[in-house]
Amino acid sequence: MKLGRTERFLVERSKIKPIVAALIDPEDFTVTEAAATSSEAEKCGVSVVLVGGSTISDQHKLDLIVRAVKASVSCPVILFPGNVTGISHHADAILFSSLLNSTNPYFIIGAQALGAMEVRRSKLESIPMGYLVFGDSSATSFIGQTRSFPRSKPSLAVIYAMAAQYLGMRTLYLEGGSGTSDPVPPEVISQVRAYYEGVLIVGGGITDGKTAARAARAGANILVVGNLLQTKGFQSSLRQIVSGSGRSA
Ligand code: 1GP
Repeated sequence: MKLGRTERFLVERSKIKPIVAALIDPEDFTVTEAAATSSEAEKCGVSVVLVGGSTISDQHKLDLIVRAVKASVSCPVILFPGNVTGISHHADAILFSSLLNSTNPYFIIGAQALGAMEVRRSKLESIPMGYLVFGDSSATSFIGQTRSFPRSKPSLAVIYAMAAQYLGMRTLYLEGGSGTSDPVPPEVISQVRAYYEGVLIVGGGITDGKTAARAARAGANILVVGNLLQTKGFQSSLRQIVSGSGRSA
């Protein structure tokens, strides 16, 4: 299967050096704030904007935000849905993901089946993604009913990553949980990297250059920054994250 335009962009760009993605959760921003924040983030060197979250209920607002963000940046805008409510026709692509360590089949394949026809109608480019959530105190782990990976046993994340690859998932997201003070450990990232051949996305608790550099050195291709964007004067930390990751756009 031929890769779509947005996925090709991600693969090509992150192959050279890791890139940084800004995550806009529509629950946390007004439409105007989302557009302004994305534009600032792009000026700081982020290469892509993700729009999504685990508790989206207002699809009209999601649409408005995706449109406003699209109009304010020149980089791709990609959906990062937590449920069927996370689909908007106006994005460039969707991370069509399965929450592989959920205990509830709804988050592994149920929501995906319910959303599939809408993705087709929208003509959204679909990027298959395995989603692995670490820790048990984030909104994602609570809503997605996950069974957390023990951080001291990277081999468990590795076998899930390999299963994702054999199932054809060309991207894999290691999620530490939004706002966590305990990001996915570099040892976990590097062990997964040793086996998983697709685009490796890492997020959760990346708020400074050092954490970003560690994740990048361990083998992450894309670093996702969410919460930080809600703090005043986030630009200087974001610039450090972009330079720590080894790439400015
Ligand atoms: C959450 O991994 C993302 O899905 C981003 O996490 O909000 O902690 O940056 P932060």
